[in-house]
Amino acid sequence: MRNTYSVAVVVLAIIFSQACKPAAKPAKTAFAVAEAPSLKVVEPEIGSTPDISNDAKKKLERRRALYARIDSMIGSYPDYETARQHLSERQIEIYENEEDYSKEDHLDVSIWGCSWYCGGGPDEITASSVLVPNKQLDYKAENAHDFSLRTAWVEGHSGNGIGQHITYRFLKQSPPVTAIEVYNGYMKSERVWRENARVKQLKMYVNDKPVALLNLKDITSKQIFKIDALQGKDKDLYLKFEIAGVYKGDKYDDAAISELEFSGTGVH
Ligand SMILES: [Ca+2]
Repeated sequence: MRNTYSVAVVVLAIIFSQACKPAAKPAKTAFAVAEAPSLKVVEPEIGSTPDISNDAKKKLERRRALYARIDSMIGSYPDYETARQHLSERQIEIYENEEDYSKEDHLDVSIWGCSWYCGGGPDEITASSVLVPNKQLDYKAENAHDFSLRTAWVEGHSGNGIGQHITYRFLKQSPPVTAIEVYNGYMKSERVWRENARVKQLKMYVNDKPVALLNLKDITSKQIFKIDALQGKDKDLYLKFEIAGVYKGDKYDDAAISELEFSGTGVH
């Protein structure tokens, strides 16, 4: 038993001394096999859900008529404070949420009044591929940032779109980006949303370096991904979003994003 123990100690000592010897020449593959750091996975906060049903247009018309009636009532008082005393809570709620009640198109998601876009935002948007236009419809990259759910960027690669990407350029000194806001899929109607593929995961790159995985849900609500502030101080900032997973469409393989917008700081 003792002999066995002694042999084991000697063997271990030899192994240890060999292991501690400096390598005569570092292996060429030493750096190539180093594991890439794992990417941060970001889950979304869920925002409002736009009404994309078939009768949404009629609902919008009713809301606009209601808003116009309240607006006219308020006009008959000397000032808004006096008018408020004569309005119901519901009427005040409608009047003070003007953007929801007086927009032209129920698929419009543009932000009225003061927003980060008064001073921030990308100046160029490009995509790795775009689905070929069909009649009056096109699927260009800019459609993912036109504040309308009526339009979408649809990738044009054969297959399910994994690996396709869209890139936003922000000029240097553009206000910092702290959130990415996505309307997933082709949202111009419920039917079109179901027929086309939606994105399950986006791999986000900052200046071509992968930094995060954004996990998208298969829903029509706005999905908000909070990130650490990003800004190109001395050079332009490029944010690239690569499709890393999809939810299959009922009819088409093409993956669509109606809106991929931003929010941030440094404005106002
Ligand atoms: Ca759009």
